Amino acid sequence: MSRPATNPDRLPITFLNCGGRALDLRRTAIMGVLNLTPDSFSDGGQITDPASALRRGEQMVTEGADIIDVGGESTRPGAQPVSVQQELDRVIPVVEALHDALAVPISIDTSKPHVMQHAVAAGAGLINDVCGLRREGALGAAAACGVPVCVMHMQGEPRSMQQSPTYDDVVADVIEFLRARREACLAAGVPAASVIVDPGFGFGKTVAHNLVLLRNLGALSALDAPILVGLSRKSMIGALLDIPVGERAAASIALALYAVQQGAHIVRVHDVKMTRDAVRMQEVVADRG
Ligand code: YH5
Repeated sequence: MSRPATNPDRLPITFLNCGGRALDLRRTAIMGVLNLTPDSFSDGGQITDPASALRRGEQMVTEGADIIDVGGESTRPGAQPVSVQQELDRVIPVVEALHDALAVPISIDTSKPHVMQHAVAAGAGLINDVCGLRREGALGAAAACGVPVCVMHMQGEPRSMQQSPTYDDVVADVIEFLRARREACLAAGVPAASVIVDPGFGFGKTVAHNLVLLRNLGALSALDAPILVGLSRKSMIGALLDIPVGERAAASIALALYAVQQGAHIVRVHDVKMTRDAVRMQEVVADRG
């Protein structure tokens, strides 16, 4: 089980410098999801106050998380939009507390330039934007922050993205989009080694699109960038296995392992301990442990 062949002219993917904290990508990195939205339906227990967010962050690091992804806005179709101030109020105290208490990098899951800037000032070491830095001012803000960015593919807008997603060729379309966003990042001054790409499972994609993308994830290695995937607990599992969100851990882990086999460097997950154990086992068996 080897990673897809890398271009010998290019540097191998090793470490990301997340605001002074290293994220080691020589092994699979686990990104733990810390959702601060009161209407989140994927996490079960709702976390809105900084004290419980800190406890959850500490727990995920104990369980083996390499980075914690803090989000304050739901991307669910039909979710209430959040104002800049509301999002700041939710995420900034938590980013600060996690950065002070934990040694791992903290990621901020936002599409708002203002939130990016404040979160990085509060200690965030990575910007994770499901809109791929397409909002006005987002590219410039992210570049000025001086931390790595994750650009994700989404067709359409969160509100309407699942209405009737269509592609000529989903793999080629996603790769071309990510290539263009990566180029836009470089043009804005983000260093080439600081751009992560993500195919955006479930964002403007049918179950069939998600499956084709996952089977062909290896093709994204042509972008010469670390690959992040978020499959944990997503609707495609519900659609394929007909199980509720709280019972999707095993299926999520199967998808995470498959994605890693296809070349994913970072897996964004809710169930950190079980995913860590599974990925570790995979590394040992593949003699990468
Ligand atoms: C992602 O893929 N996803 S938020 C619906 C669910 C369960 C989970 C129906 N942020 C990604 O996690 N950031 C989100 O059950 C993300 N990649 C990156 N980079 C959606 C989510 C979820 C949605």
